[in-house]
Amino acid sequence: MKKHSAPAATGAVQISTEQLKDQIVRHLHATLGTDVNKASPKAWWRATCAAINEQVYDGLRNTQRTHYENNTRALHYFSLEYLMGRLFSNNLHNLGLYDQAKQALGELGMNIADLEDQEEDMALGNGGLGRLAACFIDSLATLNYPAIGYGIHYEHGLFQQSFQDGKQIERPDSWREYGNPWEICRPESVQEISVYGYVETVYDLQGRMKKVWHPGRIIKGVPWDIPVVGYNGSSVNVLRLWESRASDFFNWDVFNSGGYIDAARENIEAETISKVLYPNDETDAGKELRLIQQYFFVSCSLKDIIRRYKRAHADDWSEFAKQVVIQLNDTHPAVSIPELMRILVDRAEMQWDQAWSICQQVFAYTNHTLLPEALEKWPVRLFEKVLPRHLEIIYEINRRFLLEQVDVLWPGDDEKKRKLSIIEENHEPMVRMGHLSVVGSFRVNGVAEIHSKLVKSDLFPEMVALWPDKFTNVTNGVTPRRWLKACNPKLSKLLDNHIGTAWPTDLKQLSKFAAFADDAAVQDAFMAIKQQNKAELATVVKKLTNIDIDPHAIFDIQIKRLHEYKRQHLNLLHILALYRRILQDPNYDMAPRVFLFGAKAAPGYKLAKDIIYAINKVAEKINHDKRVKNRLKVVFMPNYRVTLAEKMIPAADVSEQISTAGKEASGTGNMKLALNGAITVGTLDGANIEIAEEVGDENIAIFGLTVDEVKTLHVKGYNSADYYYNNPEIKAILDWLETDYFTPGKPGELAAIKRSLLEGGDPYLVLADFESYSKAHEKVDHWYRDKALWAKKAILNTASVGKFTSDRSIEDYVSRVWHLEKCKITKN
Ligand code: 8GP
Repeated sequence: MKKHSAPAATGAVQISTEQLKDQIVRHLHATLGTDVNKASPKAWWRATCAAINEQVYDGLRNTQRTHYENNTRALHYFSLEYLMGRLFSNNLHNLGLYDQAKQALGELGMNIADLEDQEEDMALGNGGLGRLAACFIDSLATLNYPAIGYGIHYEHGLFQQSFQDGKQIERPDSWREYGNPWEICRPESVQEISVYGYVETVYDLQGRMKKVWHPGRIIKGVPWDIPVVGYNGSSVNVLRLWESRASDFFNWDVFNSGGYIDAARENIEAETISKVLYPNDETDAGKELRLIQQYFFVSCSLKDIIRRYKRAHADDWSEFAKQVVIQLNDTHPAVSIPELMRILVDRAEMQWDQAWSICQQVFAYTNHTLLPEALEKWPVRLFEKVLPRHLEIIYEINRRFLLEQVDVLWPGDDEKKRKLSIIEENHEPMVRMGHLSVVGSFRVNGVAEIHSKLVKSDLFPEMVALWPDKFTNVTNGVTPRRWLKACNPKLSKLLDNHIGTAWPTDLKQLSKFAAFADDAAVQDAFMAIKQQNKAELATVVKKLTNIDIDPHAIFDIQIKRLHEYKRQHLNLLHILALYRRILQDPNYDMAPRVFLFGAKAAPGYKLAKDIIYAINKVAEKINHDKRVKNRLKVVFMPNYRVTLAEKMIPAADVSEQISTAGKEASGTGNMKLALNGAITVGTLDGANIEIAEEVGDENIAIFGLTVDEVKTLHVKGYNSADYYYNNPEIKAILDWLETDYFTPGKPGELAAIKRSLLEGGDPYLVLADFESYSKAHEKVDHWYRDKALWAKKAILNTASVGKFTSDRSIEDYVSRVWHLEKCKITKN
């Protein structure tokens, strides 16, 4: 007798709870070789993943067949990073099977949350750019656009972080040590790529010159496919990640000549390419291995695209640019421009002009940062060693660009040529990957209105003069499926009850919720949910840090990579100011606050690590100081990652978005936090500006210098010491950091921060913005004491940020850049 045969939840997948249970148990038996009464939680998790995959693979087959039959134009997203997080609950939600799986597992005696915790994060990215790629592939599948993501199958993702006496320790992330149930290896689609060697010039019988590249090494790329499930069972697209291996052919050669050990070494070297993700955020790694990583994945991917294209078109290239569009996620995949030229000119023997015309219809480039240290440049010398033929092609692209474009608009202007050249002619000549990307792409975009303006005015003004229509904006977005529906189920239910269930795919619907902003019952319900989320987070905090926090305090959260421009140290100075005020005036009146941080510092970024250490030391002191009477708590959460973000964001009251104006390209954490009802304390930077426009000035606490004021101040000459000597609070706090108050017996351990702000000149204007930041916090404190006022502001934040769904970003890309058609998936 079957019991509890509840119908499927929403979504296209129709399966009863009973069938789901049967599938899970069947996989326990047949896939895992174990039994219900002895299976470990890991085995249960794997069996459930296998059961989920039965539904996923149906969708995958249908999608691939439908795309093939319709010969669709497709987007190819090239990204060195995908910060996916976990896929278990995401896939269940997108299939519409979460509640059902919860019930099925419950009936089998298992708790779904415990199984979710069995999964390692797939942390194949550093931060913003990588997480954006993950949101975009979710939206592409949800919106039924034919698309494939290409990247690297890193053996080790972003390092795992822990603290030892407050200092960051990094350990390797072995996310797939025991396999990963979401990926499929596709040996039938292996590619081989070449590096090193030399170029020979040869002449054919007609006397035509030809370049022949004799590579020094051949490497195999093995593709792993991760199905990307659209919401409501629409399309299932693919993320294809390449793993490097030694080429069989090459190894045999060495092996046969008696070099077994050499062959083994070759193996290791080849496998190193996909071994680890570079842990740099916003800084250029500039290492040979990094260039090889970039080339490895774009070469494998282009060959894969061409293989697929040739299935339908053989050697007829005339449809290529109609079928294929490639988005370069920052300059990291820009070497695909000379690589496609090489394939077309050297391999397909196409004329240069025709090949170049194809390239210029295929590539589009997204810029994610203006920070000079992040703008990629490769020494010509290194390029010549690793990719000798590509360097020649870049020279030719550059020669024609300078002659046919630059010299036509600015005849004889050598200064313009010097500035615009793809090759920077310093004592060490460099290849400028940003220039190459702009020249080789038909469209270039920034990621928020202000950022796109600055890309034009500050980064590439002459390129804009050459090609005014090339430049556009696409403001970032986040997927509301992961960042509201899945991570904040209670708020999602409340929204369902008040505005219906269409919002996950039509986020503008959230605006209907504004009608309830003054409704006392809805305010109570909204704040009760926030309270429960905070209580849940408090349990996590206790478990991870052993710190007790009060869920009734304001939860003030700053989560993002650690970087001076993001100014976690401004937050720290403000915490110190509050602490000092409390010590000076035991009755200092403030609503209790918990400051929570989550951030990883690049392992080689000294000051970023010093800031983590300082926050941890200050936290230790404050959290144990009885005089504070629980008005203030400070927590640095270890190992911040997508999974932790999913727990912190629903619990946030205040969102810290405090970068120096002009430095944060967009931000996406700002969007996630506002969506979950947090009130932003922020500068007029990146997407904060657009968030302020949407939520209204009274529902956000804006502070600090604007982009124009920052520029003016730098021109005028900024002297941080003025602020130090004129503001006694700033002076006292910075001097405090030099003592051993926070590091007993070890004075000076936190002095690096003071030094960077005074002797270092405070490049990110922390001291200039301090007072205004402190005032913004007083305003927030004031708002919070009026419960109804706060609830109204929080509700209006959630209700007003529908614009920031990644579905809207994707539609913007489609209309401004990609020009794709939706493809409805048919079943067979
Ligand atoms: C980030 C930007 O800093 C952030 O403002 C933006 O929201 C995000 O990209 C998505 O557009 N940039 C990066 O993550 C970045 O430049 N990373 C590369 C060095 C790896």
